[in-house]
Amino acid sequence: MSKASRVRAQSQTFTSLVNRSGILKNRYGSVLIFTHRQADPDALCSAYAVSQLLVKGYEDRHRISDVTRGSKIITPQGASMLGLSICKALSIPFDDKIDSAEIENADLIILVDVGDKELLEPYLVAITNSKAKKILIDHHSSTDAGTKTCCAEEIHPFDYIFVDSKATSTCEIITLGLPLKLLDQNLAKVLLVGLLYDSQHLAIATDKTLEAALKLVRNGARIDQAKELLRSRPERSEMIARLKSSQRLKYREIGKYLLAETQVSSFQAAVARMLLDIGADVGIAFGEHEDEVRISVRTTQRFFRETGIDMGVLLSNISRESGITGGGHSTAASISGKASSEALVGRIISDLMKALP
Ligand SMILES: [Mn+2]
Repeated sequence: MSKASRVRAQSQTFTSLVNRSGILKNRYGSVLIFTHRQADPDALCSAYAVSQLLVKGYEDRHRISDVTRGSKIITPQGASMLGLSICKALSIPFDDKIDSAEIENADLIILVDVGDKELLEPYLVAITNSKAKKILIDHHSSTDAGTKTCCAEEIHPFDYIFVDSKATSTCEIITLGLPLKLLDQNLAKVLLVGLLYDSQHLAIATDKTLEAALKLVRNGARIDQAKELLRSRPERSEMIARLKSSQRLKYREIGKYLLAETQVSSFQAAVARMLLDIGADVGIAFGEHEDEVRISVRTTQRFFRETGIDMGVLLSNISRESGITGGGHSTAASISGKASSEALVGRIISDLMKALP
């Protein structure tokens, strides 16, 4: 049994991970927290929570305050539009670039909400080579299903892994494992934003999500304020992308479901979501950007419930076979890389049809 899978087998709760890993006890000189590329609110808020947890946990145990420990949040290739606006509103600092030498010399590396190892590019090699102690905290089904071939085995060796694909957000995992004495009002506010974002404003909440949300609200966070922060009117460029993609829209019936596909050179995720808004059960938006095909797929909860088709797993399987990047969640996933968009969309649709019950 590899070191990674041994540790994974032991890891039962996030709280026990926190205790066993000693992250709150030990003093690390340099701590780097990585998110997936184009970080979204869940990635950024959970990274921020982890950085705060390190400071507060240490202060609490050592009964000293104002310990400045060098922890840095790194978002490879930047943050999404909404991610940027959330960081501005909540004063979450992050860097989108870092020196490989700094990664290799770090003492502790925590990867949160990563999804797929490729989403750490261009820092994957440096992270793999780093001597740092490494911890993974995630809720992506692609990480879970692919743990053997995904992060765990390739970024050797992970010292601690906590992946719960039933959690609707990484913020939910962190909230439930967070000691109450470390949860102040600011941290509660931040975590609720990430939790609401990835749980689609609680639309796909489980009992655990609600339990976490309640814990945050009881500690000073407010649902209305968090929702307000997440409500951002799309930019004009996104509106135009939506309208253009509507001109090119095609649909077909697959069994009793409706599948809509369209081509658009940017904003694929927003466009795929829009396809569901106008009635599709499956929305596929594809396009080329800087020599790379990008495809976003969204399905309705009803489609997932009735068919059991997990798009995160489906796209992560295709990506592994074709040597490109892909994965995500059961109803929201994406795939990208050097490939023909026509062939890739064709493959996704044919795998989908084969998987239909
Ligand atoms: Mn997430």
